[in-house]
Amino acid sequence: MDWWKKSVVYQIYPMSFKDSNGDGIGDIGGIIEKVDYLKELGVDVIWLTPIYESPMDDNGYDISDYYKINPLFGTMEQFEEMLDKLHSRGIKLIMDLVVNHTSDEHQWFKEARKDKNSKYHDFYIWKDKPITDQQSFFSGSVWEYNEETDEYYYHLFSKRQPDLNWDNEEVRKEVYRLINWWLDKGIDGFRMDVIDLIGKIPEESVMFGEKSHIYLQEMHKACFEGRDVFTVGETSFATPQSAPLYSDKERKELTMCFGFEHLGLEEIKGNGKWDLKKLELNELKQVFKIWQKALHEKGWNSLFWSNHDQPRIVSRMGNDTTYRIESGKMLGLVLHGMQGTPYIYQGEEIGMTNVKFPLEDYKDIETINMVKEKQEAGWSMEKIMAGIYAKGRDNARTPIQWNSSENAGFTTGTPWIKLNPNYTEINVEDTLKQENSIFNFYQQLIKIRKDYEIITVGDFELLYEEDSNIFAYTRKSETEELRVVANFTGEEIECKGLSEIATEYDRVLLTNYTLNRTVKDVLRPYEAIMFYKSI
Ligand code: TEU
Ligand code: CA
Repeated sequence: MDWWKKSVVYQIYPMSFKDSNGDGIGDIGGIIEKVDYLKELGVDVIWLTPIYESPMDDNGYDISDYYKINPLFGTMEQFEEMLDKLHSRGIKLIMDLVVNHTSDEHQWFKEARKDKNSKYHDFYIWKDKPITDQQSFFSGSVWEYNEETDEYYYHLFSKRQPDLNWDNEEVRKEVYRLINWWLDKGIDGFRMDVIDLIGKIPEESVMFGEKSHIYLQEMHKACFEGRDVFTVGETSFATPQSAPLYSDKERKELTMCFGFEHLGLEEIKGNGKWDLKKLELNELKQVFKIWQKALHEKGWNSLFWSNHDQPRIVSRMGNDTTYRIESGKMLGLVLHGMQGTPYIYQGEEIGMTNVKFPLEDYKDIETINMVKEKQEAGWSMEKIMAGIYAKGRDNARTPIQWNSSENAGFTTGTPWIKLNPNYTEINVEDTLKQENSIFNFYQQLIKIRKDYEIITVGDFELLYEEDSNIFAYTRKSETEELRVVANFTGEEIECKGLSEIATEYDRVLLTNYTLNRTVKDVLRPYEAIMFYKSI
């Protein structure tokens, strides 16, 4: 069995994880301090978001030197110490590969923008004028004027993140060289930032092109063939049809990819992430059903609710007040019971919540640019702030709440971004003292994945399809059966047949209420139960 099929990945966004030198920014030293915490949780792999040299215009997703560690995070020696310590605890490390674009401070771009005849000019995408009216993800045109050469360069993200020209073989060779350099240092793979965009066709404003598969197969041959590593593509445009193409082992592209369809249901189609719509549970259930079936025995899925770009899941789809613990566990159980490799985002394991800052306290370039764009579009500040509170990326970037002391034990300095003031009630130290914490529940979810084959190999059938309160499904194999039943609401609801089901199964593997409940045909608020039987 491929090791990554039973693994659980923990994502660290280092600048918000733990500061070890008092400058208010999380760093590698802080991660080294917390390796035993990660071991206690039981995770198998760490996905570390970028720590390479960067001007931090997009918090490190704008790389100026792929071979150097950003001094803000530490030194190469500290990186090697961290890698050794993780490996000594049996934990693997995957790094974040950001090669759809570089920083505008990368040497390649500095040369390219100075001289049309530079060998690096064709590393990027240049036109004499803005040939399309395409908008970037971070507001404004994708075409930015460059005075030195009197032409425009293409950027899908900020204007300080010029897109690389993947049609240029020299670019691809340089990327494969840096990948191999890091793999030779002993890392265990990569998460690949917006990797489906490397096949873009700027002339047609096409962001995802079939070339992505060709380049990924070429990359696999040049870098991953014969190595026991795993790669996960951030493929924002992946569909249930294309995801198997990325993760089908025969095609030798990626190990798995992130699909985002389940996290795009609270927006009005085509209006972007900020124009809010209420989540319909039955839409969410259908998306999971389609993805589970599309990848079953045809590829491999990733399972995630949160990351550094997404709001905190307990606030987004659970209840971050009265039922924070119950709903945090329910969301974990529903996700981890499915087929795929689960990803836990830092803080999710203690039920960290969204935040509401005054506008001036937000740091994320996407948010800052959006305010200007939406004001110009005539949005009220109330609607803008509602969008930021619900979907802003800084919701996921407030510092990890380690304890209830000043700055939650994250830093002895001034944090680069304000903490969520609820750290006095929600923090690791207090959570570890609680019997029935979300942390303890996630420990059990991670352990169950190791102990019960059914979670890795079972098929998926959705139950209660029309019931807009219940998310329930079965997983079946020749020898075992699992049934997950969850109440996605904060009310006690009827669940027809539940008491009968309880007699059909050998036992309850996990539930977020006391185990010895008298099973009736009702589910308590956010109640979730995982039934198990061997056949
Ligand atoms: O995110 C790509 C991406 O799809 C984002 O535009 C995402 O849709 C948006 O942030 C949701 O609000 C990756 C990284 O995860 C993100 O942090 C970077 O800002 C972006 O690429 C550019 O590198
Ligand atoms: Ca620091």
